[in-house]
Amino acid sequence: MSALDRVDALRREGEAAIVAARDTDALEDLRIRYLGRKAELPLLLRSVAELPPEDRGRVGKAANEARRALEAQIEERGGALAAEELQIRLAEDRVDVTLPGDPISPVGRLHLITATRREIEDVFLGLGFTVAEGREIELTYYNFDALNHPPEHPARNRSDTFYVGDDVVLRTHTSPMQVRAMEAQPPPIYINVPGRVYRPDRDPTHTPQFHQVEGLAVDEDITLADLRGTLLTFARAIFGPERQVRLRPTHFPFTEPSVEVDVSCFNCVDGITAGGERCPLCKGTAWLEILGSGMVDPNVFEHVREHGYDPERIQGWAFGMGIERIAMLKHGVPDLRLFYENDVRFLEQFG
Ligand code: 2NM
Repeated sequence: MSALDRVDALRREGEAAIVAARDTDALEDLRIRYLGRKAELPLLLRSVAELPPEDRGRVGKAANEARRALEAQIEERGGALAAEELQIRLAEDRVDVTLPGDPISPVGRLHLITATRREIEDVFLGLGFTVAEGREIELTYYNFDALNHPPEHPARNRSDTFYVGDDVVLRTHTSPMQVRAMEAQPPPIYINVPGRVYRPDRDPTHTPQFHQVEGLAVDEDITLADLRGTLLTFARAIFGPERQVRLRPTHFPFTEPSVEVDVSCFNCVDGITAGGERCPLCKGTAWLEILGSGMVDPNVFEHVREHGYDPERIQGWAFGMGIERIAMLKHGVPDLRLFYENDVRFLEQFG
C-alpha cells in the first residue's frame, strides 16, 4: 500500500472509531491510539523526509490534514460526550429536598447532672426566671467582696479557694454572676444561675469541682414569704406534689436573715419507712436539707447601688443549691463519685 493510501485508511478508520466512541474515556484512548506520540500517523508525519522527493508534498499534506481532521473531530465529539455525561450525573445526583429526613437514631443521653440542671431550670423558667451563665474564673471582687465576704472571711483562705492569681479565683459559687447580672440590668430581676464551681475539698461527700444552681429575685416588695412559696413550688415540682418545706435559721455572709431549707422526706412518714424501719434517706428525721437561701444583705446591694439597686427602695432573696445533692436525693444515688466515673452502667439509668 502506498503511504498516501495508508494515510487515507488511518483517517477513515479513526473517523469511524471516533463516531463510535461511547464516552470520554474511550475517546481519550482513541486520541492516544491515532494521535499519540507513538501512533502511526504522527510517526508517518515525522518520517516524511525519508519518502521519495516526489511523494513528500502530497503525503505530508494529506497526513497533516488527516491529523487536523481527527483532532477537530475528537474535540467536537469530546464536547458532546462530556455534556451528555454531565446530564447523566446531574440526573443521578438529583436530591428531592422535600422528602422526609432519615436521621440516624440518637446515641447516648444526657448526663444525670445535665438532666437535673435542666429540670431545675425548667421549674424556674415556668415561674418567670431567666437563665444566666457566668465565667468559671472570677475576680475576688465578684466572688467575695461584692458578696459581703470581709477580707478576713475564712472562705477566702488559700485552703478553701483555688487561687489563679492574687485577685483571680476559680469561682466557689455561681453568685458572682448574680452581681454581674445586677450590674447589667436594673431591678426587677429574676434569674437562675447554673454552673460549675470549685472548692479544694475531696472526701466521700465533696469533690473539688461540683455544680450549683443559684436563684436571685429582686423587686420593690419581695419578701421571705415569696421565697417560701417559690421554694415550695420548686420542691413539689422536683420531689412530688405532697412535699412540704421548712426554713431553719442559719448564717451566710451575703444574706440576712439566712435560712436552710428542708423538704419533707418522700421516702417515709415521720422518719419511718413503709417496712417499719428508720428511713435511711432522711436518717429518721423526716426532712431532707436541699438548699441555703435568705434575704440579700443590703451590703450586697451597696455594690450595685449605682445600677439601680437602692437598698432603701428594693429588696430580694437568693438561694443556692448543689445539683449533685438534688440528683442524689431524688434518684437514690449512693456515692458522689458515680457522677464523675462515667461508668455507662450508671449513666444508662438516667437522662
Ligand atoms: C446561697 C445561700 C444564700 C446567694 C446570694 C446571692 C447574692 F448574689 F444575691 F448575694 N447569690 N446567691 C446565696 C444566698 C447563695 O447558696 C447556698
